[in-house]
Amino acid sequence: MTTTTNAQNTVTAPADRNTTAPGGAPRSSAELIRAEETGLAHNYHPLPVVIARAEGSWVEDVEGRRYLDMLSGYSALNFGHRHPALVRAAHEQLDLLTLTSRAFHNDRLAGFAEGLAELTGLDVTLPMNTGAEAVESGIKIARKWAYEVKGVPRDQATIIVADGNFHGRTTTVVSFSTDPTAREGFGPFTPGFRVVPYNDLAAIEAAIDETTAAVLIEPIQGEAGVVIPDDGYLAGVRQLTRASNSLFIADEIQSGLGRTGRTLAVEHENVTPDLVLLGKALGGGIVPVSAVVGRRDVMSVLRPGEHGSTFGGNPLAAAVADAVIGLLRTGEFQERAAHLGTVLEAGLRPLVGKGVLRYRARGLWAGIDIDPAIGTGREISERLMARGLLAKDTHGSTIRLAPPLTITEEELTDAIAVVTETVTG
Ligand code: IF1
Repeated sequence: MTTTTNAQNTVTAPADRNTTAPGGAPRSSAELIRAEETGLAHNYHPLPVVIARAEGSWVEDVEGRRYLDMLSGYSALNFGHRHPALVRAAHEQLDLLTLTSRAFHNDRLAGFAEGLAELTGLDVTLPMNTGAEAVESGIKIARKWAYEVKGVPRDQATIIVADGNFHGRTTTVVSFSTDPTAREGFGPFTPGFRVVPYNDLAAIEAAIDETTAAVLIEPIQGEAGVVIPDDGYLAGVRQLTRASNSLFIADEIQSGLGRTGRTLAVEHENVTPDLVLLGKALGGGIVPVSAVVGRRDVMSVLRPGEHGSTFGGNPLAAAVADAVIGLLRTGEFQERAAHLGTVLEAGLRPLVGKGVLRYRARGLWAGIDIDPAIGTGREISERLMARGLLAKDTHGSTIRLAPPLTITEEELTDAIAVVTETVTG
């Protein structure tokens, strides 16, 4: 890929990189990858690229090679690498206050909660750090609500989840995963979950009974390969949960915050869940920030001492998240994702039958199923990398494309050309 180095994309390397070997010589990508072999748990199989700096949609490896980032940290980098407004917010807060614990108040948290209420149309925020913590918190809140409000017998609450789900890596969350790789070897598992096929309202209706606390689903399944449900599915979940006095919990940790062309993916069906789970891009790609945002009468089941987190709601995270909310308030990023999403979809459509079996796309988010005749997902990822584009495969043969929402139309067009060369070449 011919990389453009205009003012916006020129990245400069700080001198004191900690890539030096003992004795001070700078280490190469290969040396750093080798050093990781012995020092890190092997819970990932990264592409062989060692990123040292980044700005906007572009990253640069240790040797100075530049790549267009089409993964965006699994949608944690919706606003690109080191968005100036977000870095500024972080720098300003670093010079004021970074952590108080929730044993005391801090002056950033109220604004954070007000911003999330405005963004989601819901009432009350529980601030956490990682997406999995938000999911776990949502599960705890739904169960407590089921016992105290709905009247489900103690310890009998069930939560309906979807086949193909991905909600994080904690033991309770992988208890209801349907991916053997995510759950084998981690038992015993947490009971109280019912798995139904995704995008199947009749299956949800059949699974709901008097023990049902909630239905927990991704409005679009990310890890499963950007699986988009039929129109009416989200509205159907809303209707079934309302009719059965159970909660609709939408995991918008990956689908939310502009990715699909709306602030939340549920907005494509004008649906308001009872609890919305947020994470990833809420921290602007700078600090981990997640949250449960929900109806006041549901969130009020939590009382002092019953839930918490050392870093949840810390002022540095709240300051960065507040700046993220400010970026989303204008609607600019949602409109960009909607408009550029049409460019992305138009670029993928001609590839069907030419190395691509099928694709799914909404906003700046696409999953393309690679024809095994041209290679595995991993092999295609490596070929894309050789052409200056970073994307990652999932489930063996699907490539996910999720550029920062700050990507220019020219950069996106270039990326589509590289994908086209790679799958049709
Ligand atoms: C990994 C996947 C994506 C998520 C949804 C909750 C979480 C995630 C919808 C938990 C996290 C991450 C986890 C990361 C890679 C990435 C991922 F491939 F694993 F599944 F994006 F699709 N809900 N997804 O997508 O949030 O605790 O990670 O902050 O574990 O490899 P987290």
